Amino acid sequence: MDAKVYGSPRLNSLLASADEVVVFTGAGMSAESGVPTFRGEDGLWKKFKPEELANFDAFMKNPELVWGWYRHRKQLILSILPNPGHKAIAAMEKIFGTVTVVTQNIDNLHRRAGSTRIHELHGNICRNYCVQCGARVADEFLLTCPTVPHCEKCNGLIRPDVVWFGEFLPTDEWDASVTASQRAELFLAVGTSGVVYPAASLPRIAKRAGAYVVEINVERTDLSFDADEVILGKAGEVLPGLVASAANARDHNR
Ligand code: BJW
Ligand code: ZN
Repeated sequence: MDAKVYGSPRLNSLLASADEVVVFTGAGMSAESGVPTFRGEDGLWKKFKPEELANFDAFMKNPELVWGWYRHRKQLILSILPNPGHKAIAAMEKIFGTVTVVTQNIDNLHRRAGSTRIHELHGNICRNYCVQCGARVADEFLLTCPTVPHCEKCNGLIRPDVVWFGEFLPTDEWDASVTASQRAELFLAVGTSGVVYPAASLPRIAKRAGAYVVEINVERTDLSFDADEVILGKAGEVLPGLVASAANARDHNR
């Protein structure tokens, strides 16, 4: 198969030879599956700034509003599928030695696409827990619950297991993401605006440790300046092209 060639000779050489790859993803990764992004024209939070809704105080003040929004997104996510970009990342595992997906997305689409080494920095919308006793609560119960869900054990409020502003990222996931970024030879930053920290510091951590950092986005972002290379295009179109190039190059090298 003839692969479309993207990027520089350096990128093509890494596609042919790199062993350790990190793919760092944001909301743009899932846009072509039908999940709205957070910021910009099609932003999910046009009416609210992310910082206003995705925080614990907003949840305690108006749990109906926050739960209405999460219930809508839980249902949306059940009705959509991984796109060609997610599938290309999963296929990378057959080509490169180690492929680590570090995602800010909570939508489970990397797992559904078949990726096996995934670090979810901002949690997972399919999980929930009680803010009072920590009990885990299955989605099946919440999706049929018309109002704000409460814990069957202690009557505390149930919340989605996601990371809101002002909350710490899960330590294991963060530490593993830093380690993978420091080991990476090739680091792909896909579909993220790069404005939310500490996640947005990973491309720089990777670069400082020697990785070649490639940004894939439909527009330039806060990460573009530090990236070694920026590929402007949709994740679902660019990633399958890169994977085909890598597969071709490795076939030729054999
Ligand atoms: C495409 C495309 C296509 C579209 N193909 N591309 C001042 C300075 C620095 C930091 C801070 C500060 N003040 C406060 C902070 C800390 C704060 C922060 O970073 N704030 C900034 C906004 C200023 N961070 C935190 O609070 C974090 N915790 C923390 O720091 O802990 C330490 C601490 C603890 C206690 C006290 C103080 C400190 C936690 C951050 C949690 C973020 N949570 C959310 C919600 C998750 C749950 C949910 O989804 O409901 O995570 S917010 C939201 O933003 C979500 C995302 O993961 C995250 C990042 O967004 P992302 O993915 O980049 O999406 P977009 O929409 O911004 O961009 C999409 C991109 O795709 C665009 O570029 C498009 O062009 C592109 N695109 N289609 C390719 N087809
Ligand atoms: Zn409880």
